[in-house]
Amino acid sequence: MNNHLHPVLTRILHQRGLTTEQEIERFLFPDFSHEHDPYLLQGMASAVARLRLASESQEKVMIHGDYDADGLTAAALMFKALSSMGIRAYVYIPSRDDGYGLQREGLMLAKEKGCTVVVTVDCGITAVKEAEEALTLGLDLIITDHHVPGSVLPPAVAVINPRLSTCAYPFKELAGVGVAYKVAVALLGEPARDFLDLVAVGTVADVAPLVGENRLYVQKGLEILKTPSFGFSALMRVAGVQPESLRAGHIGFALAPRLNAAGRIADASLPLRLLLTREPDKALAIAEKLDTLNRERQRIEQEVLIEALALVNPSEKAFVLSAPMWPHGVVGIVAARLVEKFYRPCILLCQGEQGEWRGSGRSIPGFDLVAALSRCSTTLIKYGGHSLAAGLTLKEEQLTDFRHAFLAVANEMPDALFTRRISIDAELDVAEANTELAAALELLAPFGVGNPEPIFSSGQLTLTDKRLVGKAGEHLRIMWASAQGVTGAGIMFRAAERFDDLAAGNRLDITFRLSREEFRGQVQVSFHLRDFKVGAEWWLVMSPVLSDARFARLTPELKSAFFQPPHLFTPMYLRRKGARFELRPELTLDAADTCILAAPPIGSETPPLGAACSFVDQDVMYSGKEQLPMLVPDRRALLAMYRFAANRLSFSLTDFAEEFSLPLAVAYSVAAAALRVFTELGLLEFSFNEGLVRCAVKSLAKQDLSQSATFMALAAWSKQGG
Ligand SMILES: [Mn+2]
Repeated sequence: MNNHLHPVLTRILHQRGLTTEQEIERFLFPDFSHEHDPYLLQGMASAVARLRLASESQEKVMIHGDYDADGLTAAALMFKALSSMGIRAYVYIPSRDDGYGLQREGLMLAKEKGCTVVVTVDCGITAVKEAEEALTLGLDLIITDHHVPGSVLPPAVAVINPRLSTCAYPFKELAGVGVAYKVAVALLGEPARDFLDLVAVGTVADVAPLVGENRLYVQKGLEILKTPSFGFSALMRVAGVQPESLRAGHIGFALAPRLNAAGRIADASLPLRLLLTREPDKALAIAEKLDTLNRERQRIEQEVLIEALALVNPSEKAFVLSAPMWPHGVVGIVAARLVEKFYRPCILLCQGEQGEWRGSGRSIPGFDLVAALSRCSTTLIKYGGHSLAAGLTLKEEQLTDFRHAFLAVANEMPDALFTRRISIDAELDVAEANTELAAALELLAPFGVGNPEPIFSSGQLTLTDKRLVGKAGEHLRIMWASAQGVTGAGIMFRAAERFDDLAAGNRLDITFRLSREEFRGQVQVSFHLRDFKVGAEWWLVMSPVLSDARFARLTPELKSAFFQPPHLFTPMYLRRKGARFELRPELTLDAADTCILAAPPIGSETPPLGAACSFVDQDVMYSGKEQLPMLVPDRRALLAMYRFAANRLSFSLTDFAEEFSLPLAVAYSVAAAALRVFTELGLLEFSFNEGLVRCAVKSLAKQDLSQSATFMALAAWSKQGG
C-alpha cells in the first residue's frame, strides 16, 4: 500500500513515528475494528450493572457534567444513552462561579429530584470529599472522568478513568466525552455511533491529541456533522460554517467558543439544551443567544487583553499579571492570547471572594506550569492542571511573593526555551507543492493537537511583489519566483506589520502549510505562510524614514550598516551596539557583513540614527546577494549622471533624485556613489551649500574607471557577494 502513497506523505508519516505498513494503514484509514473493548476500562462492569439495575427498577439518575464543551457534550451523550435505556435522567451543569468539578449543589439537586444514582462526566476524579457526601446522602456515585487522578480516589460504585494507574485500558488520551461514549457503548451493548458527533466536538474542544481512538472518533464524527443535528446545525449557522466543509479546526475556533461562552458569563445549561433539542426553531434561538454571549465574551476578552498588554514587561521571561476586576471567565483565554503573542508563560489573576485571588495560566512547551507552580506552592492556596494550562488560588497578601517566586523559576530556564520554534515536517521545492501533494496530505486530517498539519519550508526564492489584503489590509500577500523560475504566491494572516520588512528582489525563505482550495471552479493549491525570512547577507535600505523601530525590525541579523551620505562623500560605517547602532570612523566593505545603505537627511552632516530621515526616494529595502550589482553604477548610469551634472552645474538633491535617480531606476545611493566616482576620476568637482550641489567641470578627458577607488571597491564587493 505504501507504494501508492505520495513520497512526501510517506516521509512525514515516517517522521511522525509511523513506519510499518500496518501502523500507517491504521493511521490513514481509521476503522471501527480498531476500537478497544469498553470493558477494558476498570470499573465498567460495576457501572453497567448499577445503571442496568436503575433501568430495571425505574430509578432516577442525575448526570453531573461540566460547563466546558467537553463536559457539555459528555453530559448530552450520557443523557441520550440513559434515556434510550428508558432511564429518567436529569442533568446538572455547574456554573463557572460554583467552581470546577463535582459540586455539592449537584448532589443536593439529585436528592431533591429523587435520584438514587449520580453519574459524573468529565469530572469527579479528585472529588473525595463530595463523594463521601454522596455516600451520606444515600446516592450511588459513578465517576467517569479523564483528568489526572490524585493519590486518593473518591469512594464510588465505579471510578472509570483511563488514566488510573491500575486501569489496563490501552488508550489513555480519551476526552471526558470519549469516556462517556465508552460507557454508552458498554451500556447499550452495541456501537453507539450516532453519538460520535458529540464525541468529535468534545474531543477537539478539549484539545485532546487526535491520535488513536480520538482520531477515529473525530474523523467519523466529522462525517456525521456534515448532516448535523438541529443543535449543531444551528450552531454552525450562527458561526457561518458550512456543514459540508466542516473540519476539526472549525470545532476549535467556531463551535467550541460558542458552547463555552455560556459557562463563562451566563447559564451553563443553555448549550446543553441546544445539544439535546429536537426543535429546529428552539435550536436556532439558543444558538443565536450563544452567539451573542460569545460576542460579549470576545468584547470582554478584548478589554482584558488591552489592560493586560499594558502590564506586560516584554523583557521578563514570564508574565504574572493581575487586576481585581478582570472576570475570571476570560483570564485563561487572555493568558493564551499573550502566550501566542509573546511566547512566554503567562498567568492572569483576578480578585475572587474573601481576600482570595484566582488565576489561570498558559505556558509554552518545555515549561511545565504545574511543576513551576508546585515550586511556588508556599505562596498558593491551591493549584492544578496540566503542563500547558493550569489554575491557581492565592491570598491577596501573597500576590507579590508569588510573582517573584514564579519569575524566579522562569529565570532559571535557559533562554533558548523562550524562542518560538516552528517544527518543519519537510523541506520542499515550491514546484513540488502541487494539488496532488495537497490532496495526499488530506489523508492525514483531521488535524489538531497530537497530529498537526504538516509544515514545509522552501528556500532560494526571490520576492517579486508584496501586497496588503483583507478588509482592513490586515493580511500580507507575498509573491515570489524560484531559482528555476517557478512563480507562486502565499498569504500570511494578520502579518501586515511585516510589510515593511520586504522588498522586491529580497531573497526569501518561507515556512508554510499547503491546502487545496477551489477558486472559480478550479482546484488550486494555496500557501499559508507561517513565517518567512529574508536573505540576511546584507541589506540596502533606502527609506524616507530611518527610525529606531525600523532598525529594531531588522534585528538581530543586522550587525553593521553602511551609510553613504552623498553630500559628504564620506561613507559612514555603523556597528551594532546593543539595540542601537554606533558610528565608526573606519569603513570596511565586507560582503560577509550585513549592511545598510541609506540616504541620510538632506543637509545633515552625520546620519542621526533614531531620528526621522526624510528623503524623496522610494521606501525600499533590498537584501540578498543577487542585488549587489545594483550598487555599482553601470556605464549608462555614469554617462547619464555626468551629463546631468555637467549641464546643470548647480542642482538640489531633490532634483538629483527626481531627474536622475528615479527615471533611470537607479538606486539613490548608487547615484550618490556615481558622484564620488566622478570626483575620484577628476572629472567633476562638487561642493555643497544649503542643500544645493554645485558642480564644476574639471576635465573632459576619457578616464579609466579602475582609477576610482569607490568604483573598484563596490565592484569587488559586488563580485564577492554575487
Ligand atoms: Mn475534559
